[in-house]
Amino acid sequence: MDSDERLIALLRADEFVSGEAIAEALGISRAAVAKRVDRLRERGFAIAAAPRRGYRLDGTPDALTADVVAGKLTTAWLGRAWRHEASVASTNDEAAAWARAGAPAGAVVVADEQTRGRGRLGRRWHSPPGASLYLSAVLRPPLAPHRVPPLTLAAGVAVAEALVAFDVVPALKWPNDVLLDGKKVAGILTEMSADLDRVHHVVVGIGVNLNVDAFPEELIAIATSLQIARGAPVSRAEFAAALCARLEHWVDQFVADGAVAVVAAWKQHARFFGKRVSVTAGRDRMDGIAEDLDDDGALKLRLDDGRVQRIVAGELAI
Ligand code: BT5
Repeated sequence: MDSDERLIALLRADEFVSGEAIAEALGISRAAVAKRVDRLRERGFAIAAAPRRGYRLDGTPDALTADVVAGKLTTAWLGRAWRHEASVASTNDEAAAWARAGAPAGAVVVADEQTRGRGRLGRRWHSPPGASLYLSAVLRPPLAPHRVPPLTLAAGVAVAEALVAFDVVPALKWPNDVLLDGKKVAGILTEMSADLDRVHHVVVGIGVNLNVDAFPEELIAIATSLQIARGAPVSRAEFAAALCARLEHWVDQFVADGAVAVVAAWKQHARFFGKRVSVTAGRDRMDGIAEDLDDDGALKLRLDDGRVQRIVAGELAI
């Protein structure tokens, strides 16, 4: 913990803590406590001060810093190592670098802005500053590399459940899109470093449009935000903590029991079954009716000649 974090941890929301007690706990003078309180206020913390009674924490800023999020996290391991950056190229790159340098399982990188946010296949993820969530989690699942792909579905369920907690009704689109009112509110980019038989680490990158009120021309028709869908902004830190809790749950579930429960939960949020879709996989394109997901998360597509084709990876257009 840095010195701000230690001070925040000492402050309480329900009662005053005396300046003397804080000074003693931190091993600094009371004048130094007052200075640190001022510094926190500059960062957006609301701290009441009363003579002889001390200080009380009345509000935390909507920052994604470790000290703000830690107070909201309910997880055992996911997000317990936390790095916040104002601006990075891509949080997935930062998380991968941290993973190579030894980050523990569950380490999370968040940024206020990405200058080169990535989608799949080299596409861009629009990542304006301050309003959304760009989060990448380092996972070290004890799985063979070919068993890793359903982690993307686990992340999709986690995003969907976090959104439900914020009073909206999401729809999942295979394999990695989360929609609100038919438009994309979140995307997931899962990247892995592995040998043939061993996973070094997996980075699950999640972008969620939270308090975005307008999109650039090319995204207007296809993108939305949680704020647009529910008509009011949300706390980014609250959302991040809710997402981490659901992600931890589904990753634990997947590692313990395999993909079946994850796939079943994922299907409950899917709204495209029974519809006619086109699937692009590499150079191939197939049309048919999206029928179901297999137990391992593969899409089952009923082709026009009646055959059912299993598709492990691809792009789906409805
Ligand atoms: C995705 O790719 O949906 C994965 C997006 C993952 C973003 C996160 S943010 C944290 C982490 N760090 C990163 O660098 N990436 C991850 P894909 O299925 O390829 O969809 C990309 C397409 O979505 C683009 O081609 C646009 O059409 C559309 N798009 C781009 N930005 C968007 C946005 N902010 N909201 C909705 N749609 C967007």
